[in-house]
Amino acid sequence: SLGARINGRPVTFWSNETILQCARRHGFYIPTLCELDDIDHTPGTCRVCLVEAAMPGRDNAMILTACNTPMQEGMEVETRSRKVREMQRLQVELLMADHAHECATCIRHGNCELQDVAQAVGLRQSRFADPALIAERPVDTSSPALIRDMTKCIRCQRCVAMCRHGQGVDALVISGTQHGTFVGLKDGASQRVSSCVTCGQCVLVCPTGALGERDETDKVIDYLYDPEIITVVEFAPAIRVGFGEEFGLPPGTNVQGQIIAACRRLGFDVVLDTNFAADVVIMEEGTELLSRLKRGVRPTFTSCCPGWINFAERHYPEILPYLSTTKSPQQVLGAIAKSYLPERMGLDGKRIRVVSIMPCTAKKDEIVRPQLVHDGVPEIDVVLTTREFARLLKREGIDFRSLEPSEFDNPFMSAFSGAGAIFGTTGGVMEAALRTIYYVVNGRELEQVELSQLRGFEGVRAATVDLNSEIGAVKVAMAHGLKPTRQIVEAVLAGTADFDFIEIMACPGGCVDGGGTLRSKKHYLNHAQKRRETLFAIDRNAKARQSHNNPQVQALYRDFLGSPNSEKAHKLLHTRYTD
Ligand code: HC0
Ligand code: SF4
Repeated sequence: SLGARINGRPVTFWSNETILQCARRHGFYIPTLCELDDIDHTPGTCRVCLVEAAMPGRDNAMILTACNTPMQEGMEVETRSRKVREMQRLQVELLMADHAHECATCIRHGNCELQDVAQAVGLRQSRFADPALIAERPVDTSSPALIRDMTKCIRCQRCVAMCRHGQGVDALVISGTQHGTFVGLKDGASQRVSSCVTCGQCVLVCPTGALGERDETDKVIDYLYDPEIITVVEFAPAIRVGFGEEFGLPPGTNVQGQIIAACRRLGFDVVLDTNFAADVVIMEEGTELLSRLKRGVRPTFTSCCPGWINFAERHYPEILPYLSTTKSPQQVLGAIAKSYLPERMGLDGKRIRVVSIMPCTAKKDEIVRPQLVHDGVPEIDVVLTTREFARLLKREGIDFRSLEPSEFDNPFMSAFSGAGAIFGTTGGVMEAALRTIYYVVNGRELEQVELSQLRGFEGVRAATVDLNSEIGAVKVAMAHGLKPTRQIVEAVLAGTADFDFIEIMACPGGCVDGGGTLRSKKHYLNHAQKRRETLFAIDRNAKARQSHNNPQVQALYRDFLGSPNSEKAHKLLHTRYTD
């Protein structure tokens, strides 16, 4: 390592280490905005990380951006001089000049990185704010899932980097010049008709309120206070392990009981679990897979992730025949809640509205798919992301931390197996399916229920599972994140991939890190591991670990559907795609 000085103190640095990296490693603070270490993004566009640097033998120090300037032997860096502080403050003031000043009403209120940096540099007034500069900027409300408000874009380009390099979708591009510059959609006038798949990963890295989900908390409040409406709520496998963080609980804390209590306090009439529907999906998808294997049709792709469905439809329509026709657990729950539940509970199905709490933005797209709306009645009426659910509790004055945990009490649609629980993490759907498929072909349980080969964080993982029957070994794979997904889809289309069953999750890590999860400032995915560990623990401690051993699932087939893939099951629980 080499030598230099920061604020007069000797420091060592590695070759190619930037001033920012070196300063951080030695405990010197430099405010930053556009930089995001987690995705290796240092474009130097915001210019907030200014420092003064002088080289030996040079009289004039230069003002440089610390994030993309390498340290040099003998360099003397000042991070806190008056000049540096004034320059940093001026930089933020300039950023505020063409930023809509609507902090009190912004979707990012209380969690905004631009506000943080304005405080960090001590900005107390914004002399250049000029509404005319943003008058022409688009606010794109065309998507059911995402809102893009370019009056709040600071051109950090994190979203562009995420979509291009992280997800490999490449839907975004910097357009316009000077003050007219903002992030646009590459190949479409609006989100609705672009190549964007509404995975929401760009939302997770946006530092301001420029990107966000469509807020539908009002619609839910309307339902809750309408005496004519029977309100049903379901929440996803991953919600219970990620939601506590919003309220200061350690990452990965299982807050299922408090969520049930919160739903009751909000006034929901019936509280159900998406995990129950995940078990039903395994019965349908497992049966479908076996019949395809027997017919020699391979591979079969899972179809529960709506970001993946959007990606397949918009980017690789020729892959659609390989997708399982089974609906996602969210939709399966909605379909049964509007048919089986009223029959069992003696309710008027027409008065039921189903609200779904999901760690996902693409789920908002899914519920309005024409295939999933029947005679104008959707299977699911509203999706709230994790972020909106937190907002709903605040709007209704509910103090989450003070709630006593409660239990599910619906006797028809709330029990779940360990298999249903692990849907929320990548590889989980595959593990869950294999437990049931093994039982169906062998008439006894698979002994080694945990598939450790599928439990890593690499983009693509594969395993071979011996079914001990005439079917023999099945080759399975899982991919998470759309970049690895593209690889595996292209290999299948080229005939170079040898798999029977492939699980795809559009978000890196699966639903535990979905595009609708809580946003952490200055981080991308930092709690995935803890959240998934808790899902695995829920599985280990479950009474039944296989979907077919869920007594409520057995009752559903006995009393209502007949057998998996029956005609009735097909009509209610299977769908088709759009090419
Ligand atoms: Fe998921 Fe799902 S597991 S997509 O990741 O399959 O969002 O958590 O709810 O539907 O169950 C999300 C999570 C779900 C669905 C389930 C699946
Ligand atoms: Fe790209 Fe996903 Fe954002 Fe769409 S939602 S722009 S696909 S990162």
